[in-house]
Amino acid sequence: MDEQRTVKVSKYLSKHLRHQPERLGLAPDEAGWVEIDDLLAATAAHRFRITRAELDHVVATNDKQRFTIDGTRIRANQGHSIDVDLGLPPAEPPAYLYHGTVARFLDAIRAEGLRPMDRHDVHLSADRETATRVGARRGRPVVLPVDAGAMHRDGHVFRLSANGVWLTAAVPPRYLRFS
Ligand code: HQG
Repeated sequence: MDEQRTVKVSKYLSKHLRHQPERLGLAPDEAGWVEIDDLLAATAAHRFRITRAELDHVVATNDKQRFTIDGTRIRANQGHSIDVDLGLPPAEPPAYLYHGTVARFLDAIRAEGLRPMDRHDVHLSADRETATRVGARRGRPVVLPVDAGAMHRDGHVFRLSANGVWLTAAVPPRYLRFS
């Protein structure tokens, strides 16, 4: 399976497991799981046939470990816009987490903090390098440190996705460092 096809399959899976399962006639359960057989049959019916071997390859080699297979089922580890409860337990974050964004959003972020926008949660990274890559998807990256320790002490809930992304509902501006 070449790299181009691997990325294409990963994006196709992200789109349908996180955002638009109904486009494939899929109905994930409340925790976001779909039956792998149903998914593969749906992809074939929608002219983007993915084989089981390709699926396994993408899940195993994915650069961000975006998907989990559990028995006969698969789900995306984070990033959903559909209504799912991933069932992740609250977790204590490190003192600082990092958010990667771009300069054009900074005025709004200064005013209202980080909001989840189209997703369920704000996505935060444990290290600057990862946050830099996240921001770079949109242009020249700007990395904002988040005082996660203070947020946690103040009662904000954090969860850690299966692929190491820190999730929280929102980050008020006072916990952000704008240098
Ligand atoms: C910005 C990718 C204006 C925020 C990545 C971001 C990540 C605001 C954008 C995951 C704002 C939302 C998530 C506010 C936040 N006003 N703009 N108040 N608050 N923003 O894609 O964090 O490859 O939903 O800075 O690696 O960029 O899909 O979030 O620029 O882990 O697996 O609004 O997506 O992972 O964009 O990325 P997104 P994100 P995958």
